[in-house]
Amino acid sequence: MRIVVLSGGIGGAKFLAGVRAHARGLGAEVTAVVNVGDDVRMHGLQICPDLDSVMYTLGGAHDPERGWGRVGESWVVKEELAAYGAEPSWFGLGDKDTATHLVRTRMLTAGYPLSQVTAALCARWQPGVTLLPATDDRLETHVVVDVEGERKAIHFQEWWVRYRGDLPTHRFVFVGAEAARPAPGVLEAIAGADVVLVAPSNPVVSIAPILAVGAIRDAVATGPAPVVGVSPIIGDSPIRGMADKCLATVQVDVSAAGVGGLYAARSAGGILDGWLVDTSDAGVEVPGVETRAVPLWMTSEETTAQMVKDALALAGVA
Ligand code: GDP
Ligand code: FO1
Ligand code: CA
Repeated sequence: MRIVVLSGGIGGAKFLAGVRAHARGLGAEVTAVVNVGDDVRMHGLQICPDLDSVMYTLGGAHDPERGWGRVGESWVVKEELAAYGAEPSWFGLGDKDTATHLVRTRMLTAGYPLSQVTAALCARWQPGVTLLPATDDRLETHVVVDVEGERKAIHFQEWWVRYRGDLPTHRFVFVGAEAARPAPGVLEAIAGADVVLVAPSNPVVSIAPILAVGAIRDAVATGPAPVVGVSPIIGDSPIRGMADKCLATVQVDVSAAGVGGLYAARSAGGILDGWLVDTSDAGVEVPGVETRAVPLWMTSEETTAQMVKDALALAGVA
């Protein structure tokens, strides 16, 4: 069996650990198509937060408390940059993480596309799934906000890390998405998949930038494989992160029904055939989409693997 997962960072990474665990038992192959909208160049280094969250988590090297970056991290580079007054001082680069960014940036500068750079980095971490950036082209999420009396677009990282999303926020713009082409292997993976899963990732700033690449959205929406999404919202809680602020900006209810409606049925121009919600949200309806309620707290790899089993059953491929 071939499983494709659309994924953001921390939530997607946790989900993928469960997908990998369940896939092992099935002898299934897993391909993760990962958001690059969070990517940013800081201090001359190319940083890919979602790809790195997935790579480090599946490589067993992530910091489970912080969520992003490496476990056992030290911060000498950050302190030394601050001592120079090098901006941006609000963004922290860990020492171990910096080595990843140095290798990545060096390869990108030498002309390798991000997909090949990611494969090279994964040779060390052995994530057990194929990690593909959604695109090798520039695609960055910017946020239109009011700041210091001015309306302007700032990078997503500045919005989140510097301001904690706490600014009047008008919209998200996926800069470069219109011209962006899917990275090599993405369309082939979706066309050859037995099932496409949408991880319980942030729908607005993790999944939407992937789908903003028109050819990826078309492949998911019109492809042969059933598509099942997993709700990132349980009750009215975003659990962790910024999903509540993002959903409010796009005027979608912070609920399993709200996010299901945002993705919408394939039969209605959306991307879903099935929508997995938490047991506490049983009864949620999304027109044209088959919903099922199961426990959705990713408290361990085993509980997450059970969620994946339930998602495959809903897709009819179990
Ligand atoms: P990011 O890119 O690092 O922000 O991570 P993602 O976009 O992949 O995932 C973040 C989302 O994961 C959060 O907004 C939560 O809604 C969701 N999430 C985190 N933990 C859980 C969980 O245990 N269960 C479910 N269903 N969703 C979760
Ligand atoms: N998040 C923070 O809250 N503060 C930081 O200084 C920070 C640095 C950072 C460096 C590399 C990296 O891969 C991620 C980093 N993050 C940091 C997390 C990141 O801002 C976001 O949580 C994700 O982009 C959302 O997916
Ligand atoms: Ca993200």
